[in-house]
Amino acid sequence: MSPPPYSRRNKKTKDLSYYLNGLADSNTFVLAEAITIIESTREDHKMMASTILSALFEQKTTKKSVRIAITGSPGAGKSTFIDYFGCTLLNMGHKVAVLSIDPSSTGSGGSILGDKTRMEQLSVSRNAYIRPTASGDLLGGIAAHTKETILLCEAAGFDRIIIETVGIGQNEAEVFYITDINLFLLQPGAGDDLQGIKRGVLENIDIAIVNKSDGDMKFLANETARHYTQSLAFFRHPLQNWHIPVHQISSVEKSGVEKVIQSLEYFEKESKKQGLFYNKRKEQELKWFEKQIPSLFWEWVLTHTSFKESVDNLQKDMINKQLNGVLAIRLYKKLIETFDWSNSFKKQP
Ligand SMILES: Nc1nc2c(ncn2[C@@H]2O[C@H](COP(=O)(O)OP(=O)(O)O)[C@@H](O)[C@H]2O)c(=O)[nH]1
Ligand SMILES: [Mg+2]
Repeated sequence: MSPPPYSRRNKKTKDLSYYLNGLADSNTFVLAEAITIIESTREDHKMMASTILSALFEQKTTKKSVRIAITGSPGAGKSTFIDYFGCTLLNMGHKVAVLSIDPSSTGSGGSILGDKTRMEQLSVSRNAYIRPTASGDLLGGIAAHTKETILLCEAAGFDRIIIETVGIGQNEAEVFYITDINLFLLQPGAGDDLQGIKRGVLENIDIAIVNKSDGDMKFLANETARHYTQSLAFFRHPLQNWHIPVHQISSVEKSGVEKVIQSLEYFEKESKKQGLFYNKRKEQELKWFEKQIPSLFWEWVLTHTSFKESVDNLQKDMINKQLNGVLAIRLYKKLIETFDWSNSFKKQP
């Protein structure tokens, strides 16, 4: 999409109304700009990001969206599935945003290039928006900016937000702090038991999908689906009377997605009826807040240059003078207690 008519491209700083109008118009050009602002580390951008996010909070644009996580081992076919699944949602009249969490990327580029080619159909649709979100550094790991990006996409009118994770490790489990419904994709024969999957991931599965149920793999896919159905039957799901369904599909042959959509719609309806949907969102906000505190606090601490130097010196002493860990941590504790936080020199941001 091209810059909007009200774009003031030559003006160095764009004001709040530029972003709000652009988002209200579902202008993906402005959406992309806004995401860049919230990912930026520049002080003026950080301020603008807060201003935009507070303004959006007032608008309450998040109510009608559903945030869907797609997890599964690399190669399970997540991106291919999203193309198929996403296009089906588009045909149903939804607007679909896909955010791929990309640990190797600090913005654009990275492995999204590979993913975008797998989302060939979706990427050319006017009602779809695909974007990698960097997993970030200090600030809150994998989903640092993804949560904020979701809010921007929702403000731009996207009502189905799909988050693709890279794998199923401990870090990926963080995605469950920001999604409403979690789809787990596996391939035929993938791990005959559930032990390979981290507990944190397993506990959050709402719908399981055996992808690649096609060609020679069909038989194996049946076996895998049966196996998973049995194993998942032991899990107590927080949604009453919900037995995690295991669907077989083929993203290449484009068959089977209807059952996934049915489960998804039923899940959304039931969890809203039982109060789980919005309760979970509320809880997520609190958990999110708590989770961000240590890293933010540490970031602030390190702006006190002389404190940072003292910590560096402790570490040097551990290496050079063989100061042991227990002693080092006692000295560190003492340092925290005696350090003059209010008057110490702070480095300029
Ligand atoms: N036979 C078959 N291959 C698939 C299917 N879905 C994906 N693939 C292939 O699996 C490989 C990995 O797919 P990709 O979507 O990149 O997986 P991701 O790493 O989980 O995102 C690619 O070669 C796809 O063409 C499917 O339904 N059937
Ligand atoms: Mg992928």
